[in-house]
Amino acid sequence: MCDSCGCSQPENSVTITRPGRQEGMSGHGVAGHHHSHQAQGRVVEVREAVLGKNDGIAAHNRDFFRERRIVALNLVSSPGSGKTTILERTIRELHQEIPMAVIEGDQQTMLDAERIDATGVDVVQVNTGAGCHLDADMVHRALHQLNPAGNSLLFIENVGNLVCPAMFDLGEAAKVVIISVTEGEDKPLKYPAMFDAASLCLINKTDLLPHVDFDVARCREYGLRVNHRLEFFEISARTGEGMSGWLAWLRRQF
Ligand SMILES: Nc1nc2c(ncn2[C@@H]2O[C@H](COP(=O)(O)OP(=O)(O)O)[C@@H](O)[C@H]2O)c(=O)[nH]1
Ligand SMILES: [Mg+2]
Repeated sequence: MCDSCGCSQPENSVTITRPGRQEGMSGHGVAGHHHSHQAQGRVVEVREAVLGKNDGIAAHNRDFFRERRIVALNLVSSPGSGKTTILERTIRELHQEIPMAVIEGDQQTMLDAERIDATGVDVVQVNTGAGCHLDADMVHRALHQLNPAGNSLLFIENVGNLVCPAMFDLGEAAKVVIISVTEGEDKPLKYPAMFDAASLCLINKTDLLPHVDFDVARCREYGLRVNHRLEFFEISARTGEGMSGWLAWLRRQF
């Protein structure tokens, strides 16, 4: 775990806001203490406490989702792989059929929440400040603002980071990891924890394949090496190519 995970997230650095509204909430992060210079044993102890507390709140979120029959999906990737663009297109193609809501996670700005808001789907933005991941408590507080409908899909767009979000259960039904063809096919081997934690991998920006050296078959092979149950869809959120497989997978989650 890096120092940012639960250690350097200062008190009151997290804000949760709906686009166009003033009622942003702020409060404590996972743990408001700085332990980066503590002895190794102490670091392990704090890490276990942070993750233990997180898992308790994640279980509470999971109960909430089960009671309301909400399918919550945690979208994880490096920055810029296309999470928000995929969401915009998914919403356009599916929101008539399945009610949806979105929790957006970024360190700063309302930019992604504004993009989702423009689609007409309900959204809240969580700004993590210094934090490099969403945790279950942030999602819990966001849910209080969002109040998502029953029998719906809830997308949680995590902070762009292939490392830390792997460790934090948010109560989601599944993690969906997105890798774009501009990132290199070696990412599953370099960030195995994330690909191991995910149920599904979207290989995005396939429209750019003629211009890059990305080997799709090798990427799949590397992904399966770290997680033999991982499913894949190759998509272009720009052109819509391959989206039907992903949309069918979403329908099957109910
Ligand atoms: N060519 C191409 N560009 C894409 C695709 N999906 C997203 N992008 C672009 O990639 C950039 C980052 O996308 P964004 O959705 O903001 O990524 P995020 O940071 O993961 O949410 C933007 O300039 C998008 O227009 C795609 O399928 N093909
Ligand atoms: Mg985004």
